[in-house]
Amino acid sequence: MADKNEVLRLLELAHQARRDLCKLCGMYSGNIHMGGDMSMIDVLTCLFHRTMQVGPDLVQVPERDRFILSKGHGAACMYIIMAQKGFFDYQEICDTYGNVGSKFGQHPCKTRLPMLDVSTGSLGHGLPLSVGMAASSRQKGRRNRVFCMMGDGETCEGSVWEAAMSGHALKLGNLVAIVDRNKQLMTSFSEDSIRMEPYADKWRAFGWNVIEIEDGNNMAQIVEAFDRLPGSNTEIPTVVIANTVKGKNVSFMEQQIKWHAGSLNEADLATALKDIDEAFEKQKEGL
Ligand SMILES: Cc1ncc(C[n+]2csc(CCOP(=O)(O)OP(=O)(O)O)c2C)c(N)n1
Repeated sequence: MADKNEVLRLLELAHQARRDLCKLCGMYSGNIHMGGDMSMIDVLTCLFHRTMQVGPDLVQVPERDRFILSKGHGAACMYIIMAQKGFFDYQEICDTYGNVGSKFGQHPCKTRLPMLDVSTGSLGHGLPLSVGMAASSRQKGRRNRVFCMMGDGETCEGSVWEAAMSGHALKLGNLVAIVDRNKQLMTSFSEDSIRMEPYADKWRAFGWNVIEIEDGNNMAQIVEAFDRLPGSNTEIPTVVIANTVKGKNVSFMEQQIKWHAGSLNEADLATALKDIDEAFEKQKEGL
């Protein structure tokens, strides 16, 4: 069982990140990918604040873990969680997000933000890059892990499965793929269009160790799943499939196709913040 105080600490961070993300969305004139941000925000919180060995003081340390946000459209969510960790200033994100010349583009850019491992946005490239990075770490005798966060829709890309085959063939136990299985794509529900189930079996067939999180927005379950990762010196790559809800904790966003991306007016922002606060109270009661 995950320690209750630790789960509470992470819940508070995820709650703050949700609030900060909604406030950013209220300030920005364009669209932010709120649906997929809100589905993965709990997993990203656990990764950055507990599981991964990363931090602003570790950027130059070769043994640190690597993180690739392969679903690069989720950049805003990652910036905010990295700001909590001390990488960035939240106010600077708010002041400049999405502007021409900003460090904080709608997709992560390594040229502008050298502490990132990879620039992403074109789906399907993160896992192939992660395989290369994990193989390189192995070759150099390092003990770190490479984490790659993908959307489930993204895994329709053939390059993901070529990489899955390579990760297995190269015996990369230091490679961890995470799928944000919110069962929604950009304009449809996944099972209505591409029919991904039986999803976990597909990864098993490619030789991967599968950890499924029944509720990928439940912090206790998330912590337990990531605490079960095999050692980085093992030989089988792991995929963590997090069953999540797109738009999680905001009533008018949850499982709404139109909330793949959007912006918030003043009234909607107020409702979103109220929803988020109420959900947080319920989560605390459930601990
Ligand atoms: C190669 C490529 N094709 C299309 C897009 C446009 N696009 C951005 S997000 C998205 C939907 C992705 O769905 P999913 O991976 O499930 O992300 P989530 O639902 O978690 O946001 C698409 C098609 C892209 N960024 N890259």
